[in-house]
Amino acid sequence: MIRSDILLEMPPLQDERAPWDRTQFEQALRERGAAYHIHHPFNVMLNTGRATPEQIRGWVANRFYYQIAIPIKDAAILANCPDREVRRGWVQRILDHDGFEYGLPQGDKQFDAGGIEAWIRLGLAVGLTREEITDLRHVLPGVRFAVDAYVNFARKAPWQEAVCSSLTELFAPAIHRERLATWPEHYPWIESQGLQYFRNRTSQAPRDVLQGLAITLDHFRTRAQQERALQILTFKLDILWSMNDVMGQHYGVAP
Ligand code: AHQ
Repeated sequence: MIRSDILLEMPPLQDERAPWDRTQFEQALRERGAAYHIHHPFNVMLNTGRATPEQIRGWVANRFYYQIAIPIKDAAILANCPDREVRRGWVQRILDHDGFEYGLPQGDKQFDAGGIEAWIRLGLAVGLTREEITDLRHVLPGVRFAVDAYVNFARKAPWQEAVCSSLTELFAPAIHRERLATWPEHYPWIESQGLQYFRNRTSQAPRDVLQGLAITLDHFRTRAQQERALQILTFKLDILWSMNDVMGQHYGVAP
């Protein structure tokens, strides 16, 4: 089947195969990790110390567009989700990225600058200016299109499908840990505070996955629905992969 638009594709009405049980379904989702962008040549170049400062700066500046899209994507899911319990958990993702401040007006306040600010600090640490990060001048058209496809999917798809699309995060702790394990050695010129975003995600991503996976395993019940969930996860894996394709084509990929 030639896939045209993930939103227009409907799962086959009937699928005579028996549905997977939860363990089998989770296993099928996790097996899609073979296509995760940790295996993309551009990412392998980054994490094996073969990237130039210019390639690193290009990656950080382009990935900023993905980072600022995450809370917008999550707000779209909240807007489509009538379940208060789900929203109570999901809203944390927006706070993680946008930051927050709370406390009594005259009392001391709790403040967290958030992940988008942490990503800007990564940008400063690799030699970008705040202005050239936030004005998006370096964002490549293909990166913009891939990220916009993600946000638009989350806006238009049933909220449970948008939740399912976040499950590339099943594989995210490994990629953040890999950066933390390799960048200090390979790129000593990047000051340590710049890597704080990756440290934050090593605990935030597994927490996100607990909720996203439970919703997915609960919602997609028939075999046809489960195949749809795998199709959605593949769509999101393609988004991450194609962002690396675009950056590799523009900035080059060390052989
Ligand atoms: O920093 C990342 C992040 O906050 C998220 C949220 C989640 C989603 O809702 O789609 N996915 C995601 C990812 C983040 N970082 C990427 C990376 O390689 O640094 C990985 C990406 C993901 O696995 O989807």
